[in-house]
Amino acid sequence: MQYSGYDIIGDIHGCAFTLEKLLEKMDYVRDGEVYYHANRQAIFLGDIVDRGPHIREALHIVKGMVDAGSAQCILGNHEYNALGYITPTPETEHTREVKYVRAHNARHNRLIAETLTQFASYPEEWRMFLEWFRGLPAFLELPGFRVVHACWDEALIAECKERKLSLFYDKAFIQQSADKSTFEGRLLDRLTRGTDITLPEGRTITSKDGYKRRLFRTKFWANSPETYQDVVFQPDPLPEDIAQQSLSGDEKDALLCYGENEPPVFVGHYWLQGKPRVLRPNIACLDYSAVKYGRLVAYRFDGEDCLSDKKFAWVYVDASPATESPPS
Ligand SMILES: [Mn+2]
Repeated sequence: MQYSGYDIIGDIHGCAFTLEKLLEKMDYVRDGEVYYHANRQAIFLGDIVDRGPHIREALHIVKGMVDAGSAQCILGNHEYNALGYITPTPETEHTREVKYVRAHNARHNRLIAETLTQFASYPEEWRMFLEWFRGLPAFLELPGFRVVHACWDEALIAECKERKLSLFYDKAFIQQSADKSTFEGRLLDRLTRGTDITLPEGRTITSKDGYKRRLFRTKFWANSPETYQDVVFQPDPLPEDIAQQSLSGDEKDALLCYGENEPPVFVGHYWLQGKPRVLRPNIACLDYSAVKYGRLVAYRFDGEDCLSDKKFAWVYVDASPATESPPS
């Protein structure tokens, strides 16, 4: 089927009712269980799971559309996390104290808790969705545009194509990915989590949700940056003295710079706030913090080389009990 355009949709994180409103606003119609558009296709940027009140429902909508051909979906770090969470490390797999590729520590347990709770009575369904995650592409190149959850890393993607990998994250792949020096580890970590810089010795940032971080997220498109402020890309600001610090040569070398003449690329992941706008004429982020009562955002792409602020569509997430409030 030839589509006249694509509607690229940001991180849902269990806001299924808001997703339905967004699809309806963009003239998708429901046929039985499946939403479709007469001449457009939806592209989901990953992070369907975790945090929000209707994770199971969101997965059914997205997978239903993908199965029917009315959407495509890529892997987010939260789907990758879920696979790591169920995969034993090779060293401990056959011992009494099994450890997992994604450790079952307090922070990771808390992040996946909503998903596990909501699937507690549907273990078969959860297993089915986990198997589905294994085949989600980590990136897509479509006519005139690209999508990836967090970061377009040309070298890694070229390596992927060279190996002619049709990516499938089976147990061995996920186990390999625990080591960030392997291809598997670099690919999944970089494409779904993006780039970051470690803070100076002894310094941390406490984010709004209470996590202490020793890293901050960075842009993959910074042009000749000089200071940390030039590359930071996350909701929590850097302390002033750190923001003004100069990047070292090694830090500069490690940064990526997505070219201004590359095709438009769409990402999610970064918890933006406020009114959606393009980051650069060929880069747009569609994560506007839906699950923190922000907006669920789409970009309605029609093949343009130069992205426009006018082409975003969104729905505010409503906190009333009938909509996206967590079940009490
Ligand atoms: Mn993410």
